Amino acid sequence: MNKVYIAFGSNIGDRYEIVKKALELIEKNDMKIIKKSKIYETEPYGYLEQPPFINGAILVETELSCRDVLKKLLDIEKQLGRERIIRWGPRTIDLDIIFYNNEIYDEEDLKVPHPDMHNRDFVLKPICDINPNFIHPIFNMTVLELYTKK
Ligand code: A4P
Ligand code: MG
Repeated sequence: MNKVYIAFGSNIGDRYEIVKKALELIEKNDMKIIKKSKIYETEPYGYLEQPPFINGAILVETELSCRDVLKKLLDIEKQLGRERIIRWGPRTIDLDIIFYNNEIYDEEDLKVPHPDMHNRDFVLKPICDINPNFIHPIFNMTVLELYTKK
């Protein structure tokens, strides 16, 4: 079984309801949720002129390949009506693969570990809730170290 850390964020509409639906769809798409972080309300990062987010993360077990996980997540984002208008801008739901086992992917449309995760407290904190000792396969540091070194 593959272990995949997925981060989620939402800042439009009924954010908690949308996250709940996203997690239900993830379970219906052959990913079993093993652990869930707390959910945090966070100030926007990057593009600042937008409403606050809620953010969190889950750990899932799945037989799916990393690319198939990406496909399913993009499909779920679409189903929940995400429109991509502004880079780093508002979204009903954003689902990012943070880690896939300890594997590294560096393709045009698939970068894992997520290339900016170590700069984002709204990703690091939830992953610390789930597994603070997980080792980032490129930096060789735990997520707790990445979170506290900043
Ligand atoms: N893609 C490549 N690697 C991955 C991966 N590991 N996981 C590709 C998921 N997708 C990956 O994604 C565009 C493409 O990235 C996908 O089609 C996939 O092939 P996107 O989410 O639509 O990207 P985007 O929103 O246009 O821009 P970007 O830079 O990816 O946005 P981010 O990084 O997702 O950041 N502030 C707070 N407080 N909380 C947030 O959650 N989120 C963002 C968005 C900005 N500020 C935020 C938050
Ligand atoms: Mg994304």
